[in-house]
Amino acid sequence: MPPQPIVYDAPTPEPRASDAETLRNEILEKLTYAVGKDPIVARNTDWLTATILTVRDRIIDQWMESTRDTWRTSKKRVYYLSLEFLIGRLMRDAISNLGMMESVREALASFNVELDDLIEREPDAALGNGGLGRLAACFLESMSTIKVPAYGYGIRYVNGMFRQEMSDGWQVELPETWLAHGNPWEFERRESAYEIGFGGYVEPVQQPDGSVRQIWHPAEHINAVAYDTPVVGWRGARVNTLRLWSAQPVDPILLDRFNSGDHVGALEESARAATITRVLYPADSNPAGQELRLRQEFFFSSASLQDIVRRHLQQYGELGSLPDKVAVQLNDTHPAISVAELMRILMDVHGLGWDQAWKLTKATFAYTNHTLLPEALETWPVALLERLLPRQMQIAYAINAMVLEEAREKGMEDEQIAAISLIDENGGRRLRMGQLAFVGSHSVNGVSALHTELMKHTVFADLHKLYPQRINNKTNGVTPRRWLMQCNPGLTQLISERIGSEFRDDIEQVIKLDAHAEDKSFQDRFAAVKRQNKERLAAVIRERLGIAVSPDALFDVQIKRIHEYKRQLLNIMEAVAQYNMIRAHPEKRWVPRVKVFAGKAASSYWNAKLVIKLINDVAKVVNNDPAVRGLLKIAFLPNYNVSLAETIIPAADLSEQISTAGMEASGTGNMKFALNGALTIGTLDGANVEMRERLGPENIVIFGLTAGEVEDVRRQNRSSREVIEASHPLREVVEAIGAGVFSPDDRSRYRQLMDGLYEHDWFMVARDFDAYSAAQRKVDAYWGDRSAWNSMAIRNTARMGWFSSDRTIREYAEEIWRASHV
Ligand code: B1H
Repeated sequence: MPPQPIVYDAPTPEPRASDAETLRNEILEKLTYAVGKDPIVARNTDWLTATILTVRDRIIDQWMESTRDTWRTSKKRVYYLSLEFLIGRLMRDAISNLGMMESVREALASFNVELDDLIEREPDAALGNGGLGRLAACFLESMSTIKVPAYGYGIRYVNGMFRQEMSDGWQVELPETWLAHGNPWEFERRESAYEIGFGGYVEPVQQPDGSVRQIWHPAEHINAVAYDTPVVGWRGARVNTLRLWSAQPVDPILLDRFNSGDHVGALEESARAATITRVLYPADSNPAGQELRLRQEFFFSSASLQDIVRRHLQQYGELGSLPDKVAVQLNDTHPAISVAELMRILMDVHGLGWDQAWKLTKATFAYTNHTLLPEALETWPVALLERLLPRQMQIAYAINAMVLEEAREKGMEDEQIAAISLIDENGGRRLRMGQLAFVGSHSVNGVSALHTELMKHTVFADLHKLYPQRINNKTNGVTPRRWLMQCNPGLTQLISERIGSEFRDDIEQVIKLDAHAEDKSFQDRFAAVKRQNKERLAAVIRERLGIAVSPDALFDVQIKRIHEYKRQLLNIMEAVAQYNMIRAHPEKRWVPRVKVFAGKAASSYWNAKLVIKLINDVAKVVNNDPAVRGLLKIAFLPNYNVSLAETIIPAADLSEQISTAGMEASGTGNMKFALNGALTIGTLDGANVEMRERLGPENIVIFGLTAGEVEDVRRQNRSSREVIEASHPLREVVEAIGAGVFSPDDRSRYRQLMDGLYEHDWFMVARDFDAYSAAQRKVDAYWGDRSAWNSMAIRNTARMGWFSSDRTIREYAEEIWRASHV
């Protein structure tokens, strides 16, 4: 197909003005003509829709301009393929990035509508589990901000991350319905639909030139329909597209079956199609192995690649230039089947030979690994793949044969060759998606310095020997727009008063604050902002849990997915030790603490759900014991999501980042807290290591075993029995919880959990306990000198600029994608 002529100077509407008066008129117009509501009866949800539509118009002007620019200048496009985009609410982000906060507020006020009430009404788009999905969302915003021409590709789940409620302290999962009132941000693109095949067989077909092409005849077809959401960067710099795919039946109703009276059967295909994009798998770091999950992965990979190849051909007319104009980043292995699917499209659809297709594929893809947990490494049964994706499996076999041959040529031993094989032969043959993504990419990156080093020595040790240049590090970052400027306007204002406003455009400028860390009057103002944020959080805790907490107490926060390796158990056990001490020594001057927890457990993860119950059980006892005199309060806030994080993080004094060393690939919550002036108590794990380097060891509280020490203990199979027996406070805690002191209604509830710590302390909860406890007492001592504490808090904010996702994306753009940016 020849390149189609594109007209770049098509007429465009006048860019819209954004003063309060214009906005007022337009919001009223949208309310009337788009929402169809009379302002007299309009509810806040109607005003919300009208406001979003008004803001959206301002984004669209820039959106079209951005897209045209990429065509006009033939710039390389970056495609970020991710099964998760945890974008949260979009309105405040968009208004703030466009600099319209005050004018929108004023416009709404003229109708007696509060902007803040509308912001709280917007549903939270929870199309992700945790860090991996939120990272994808921060990356999208940064790619727009630093003007990388980019698309996010993912799935438009009808039900995102489940809503969590508490029933008697146990987690209950309920469906989440973010689309219930429609979604004014998205544009349905019925014209951008692709057929996605499943099942069937592969037929070799002789071509006129004598060559043979493999033609896949799927047994089943499903349409992928695109929904586009514009993604605005800071100051509206550039607007990129988040394109989410929705599954639709090819034949919505089988009329012959309907007419013959089979009314249910007539809709069967329709229902089956819709299932694919119905719900997000809520299994963070622990992939679900069901067929439906594999269907989701292939569905969105295939749709995205078809779209990418179509767009490239439309502009350039040939495929040889694909890697010069296209970079595809695979967010973990969830889209790894893309490697085989692109090979199929290049060879079977467009007639390229194997060698050329392989060269282009490798040069186009790059893969990011996010976890080394063995249970999180995706593999799919070969038998399932042969049935569902027969052609892609054939290609995977051929890739494997080629790689093994290469290893043999390079003189590798049989044992090493088995280790790099894409096929895992232990316990039923399975395709290892990490190895597939690795060999099909020119770059493989980890998400923190420590994690990247561990990648080279653990899961990918053998592939690293074969391809020693491929693994590289890109330490994660977070967007300072959402995670400082929007969620903490008080601190943002204070920073600009002190060092000027340049940091808003270049976050690394916050380092200028360092010079003011010892200034007493600045410390007081910094603390006053924190205090206000704590008052807001205290109100939320009171409203949602009926627990009264004092904003004067130290707010100690652990919010993240509930997982054994993240060690919420260590935290709550230490709280029990503290409870024991307060009761044993009422005469001592204890630092008043509020321990805040929030997070969801995967529905089938029993131990994680039990830890939630334990936190709630301990909270009930501690919060109501008069002997504690309010010195320790424990609050588990239900339904953790992006919006709740935006309220909690600015109010934290202490951030708990206490994973077993070597297990948290990076962490990104750790960065958000420190940026907002919380101190970190943490292990030398993930990005904590680099935070210590940049903050200075005197501004972070580090404890516990290192990754190397954890490995040693595990290799020597050392039990934690002697550790528990040697530590009086620890033994007291283990015995009390195990004996049912906190679960009088079921005294054996935590028996196994506690017993397990003696001989199966895989996560080093017992082994790290004393060090953690000592670190907490050090935190207490720091808190006692409030001026010193405030200066540390200021230095945390000042020195965190480097952990901006703008820096991360610049590194990706320069070192992996070779894409343009500012
Ligand atoms: C991370 C996941 C993850 N690593 C499987 N791996 C999933 C794995 O649904 N699944 O199947 C979902 C998520 N998530 C996190 O990525 C790491 O644990 C964090 O340490 C890291 O900060 C984050 C972003 O890189």
